[in-house]
Amino acid sequence: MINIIGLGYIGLPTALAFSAKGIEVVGTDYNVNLVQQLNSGRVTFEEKGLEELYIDAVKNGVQFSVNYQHADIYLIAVPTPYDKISKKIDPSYVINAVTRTLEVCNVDAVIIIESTVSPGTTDSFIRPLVEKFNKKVHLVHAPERIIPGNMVYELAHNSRTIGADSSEIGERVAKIYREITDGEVIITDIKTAEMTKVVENTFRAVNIAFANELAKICRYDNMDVYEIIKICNMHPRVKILNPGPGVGGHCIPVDPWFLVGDYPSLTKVIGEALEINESMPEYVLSRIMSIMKDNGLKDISRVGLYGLTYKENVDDYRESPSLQLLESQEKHLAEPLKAYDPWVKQKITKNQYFDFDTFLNDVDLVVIMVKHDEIKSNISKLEGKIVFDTQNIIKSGRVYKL
Ligand code: SAJ
Repeated sequence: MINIIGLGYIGLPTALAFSAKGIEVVGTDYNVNLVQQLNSGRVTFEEKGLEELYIDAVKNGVQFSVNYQHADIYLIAVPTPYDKISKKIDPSYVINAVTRTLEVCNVDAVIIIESTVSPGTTDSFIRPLVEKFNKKVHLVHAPERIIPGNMVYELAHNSRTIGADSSEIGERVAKIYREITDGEVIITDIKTAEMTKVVENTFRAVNIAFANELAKICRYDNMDVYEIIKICNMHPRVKILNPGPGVGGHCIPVDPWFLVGDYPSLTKVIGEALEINESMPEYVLSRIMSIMKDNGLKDISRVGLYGLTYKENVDDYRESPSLQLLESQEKHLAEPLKAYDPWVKQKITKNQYFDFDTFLNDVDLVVIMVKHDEIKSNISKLEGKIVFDTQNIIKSGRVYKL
C-alpha cells in the first residue's frame, strides 16, 4: 500500500494514477473538507482527464483520509513555499509531513518526497528528523514534473528522476514509478535529484525572462518581437519561449528563488531573470495607460482584464499575472480593473464578472491576459473593442501587443 500525503495539484492525480493501475492507495490530507469531497465522489479541481482517472481509481478502491496510515511506502506531495524576504525555501510542510509519517510508519519504510525542495534540504532538515526518531527508514526524492493542463498525460509518459541513498532502494522505487509511466526512470543521488528539479524550472524561468526582455526591447524600438522570435526559432539551436504578461503559478516564479536564496553571490543571471518576469504585470499596466491615452479613454472603469488564472485552461490562479497586476494597482490606491475568467467561479477580486457577454458590455478596452480556449474561439466578440493582446492570440487587425 502507498500512503500519499497531500492531495493537492500533484498528490491527487498521483494517488489516482497509482490506484488506477491497481496499486493499493490511501490518500491523506489534513484538510477535512477536501477529504470529504473526495469521499463524496467529486474531484477537487478541474484538470483534463482527472475525472476519468478518479472513476478508475474509485473502482479500484482508492481511499481518502485525514489520518496517516501504517505503511511501507509513503509519497509526500505537500507545498514548499518560499519566504518572500529571505528568498529561502520554507520546508515546514515537508518537515511536518515527514514527522507525522515517522510517527506511524513501519520499520524499513520508504519515504518518497515529491515536493520541490532546494538542493540540500533532505540533508539539512529531513535526515536530522529521522535521526531524532531513531527509526530505520529510507529517504527518496522523486521530484514531480507534471504540467497543469496536461497532468494526466504527463504522469503516464514523463521520464522521472529518483534520488536515493542506494541503488537498491532507487531500483525498488523506480519499479513503482514504472507502473504509472512509460517514460525513462533515472536513478541518482538525493541532492542531484533536488537540484535537477529546481534547475528545470529555473531554465524555463530564465528563458521566459529572455523573451520578456526581448519584448521590451522591441516595444522600445518599434520592432515585432513575435516575428523576430519566430524567425530565430527556425535556427536549429534556438528555442525562445513566449513573452507574456508575467509568470505565475506555484513553480516557475517560486523555485528559482531557492537558488538565489541559497547562493546569492552566484546567481546573477537567475536573479535578474526573476526580476524581469516580476516586472511584467507592472509593464502591462504602463502599456494599458499608454493605450488609454492613445484612444482618448479616460475612464479606468471601462478597462477589463480577460483571465485571472496563472495560465490557460486551468482553474489555478495562484501568483497569477492578473492578480499581481491588481495587487500593484492596489498599492497605488487605484480602484481595481474589471476582470473576468471563465475558469474562476468564486469571487477573488472586487470588480469581477462571471459572464463573458456582460463583462464585454461593460468595458471598452479588453486586456487579454490569459489565452483560454474560450477567448480563442470567440475572437469575433471583441469587434468594436480596443484590444490589448498580451498573449499574441490575435494575428490580424488593429490590436495592441506587449
Ligand atoms: N509562460 C510564459 N511564456 C511561456 C511559457 C509560460 O510567460 O513561453 C508563463 C505561463 O503563462 C505561466 C508561467 O509561465 O504564467 C508558468 O507556466 P508553465 O506552463 O511554464 O509552467 P507550470 O508552472 O504550469 O509548470 C512547470 C513545469 N516545469 C517545466 O516545464 C520545466 C512542470 O513540468 C512542473 O512540474 C511544474 O512547473 C512544477 O510544479 O514544478
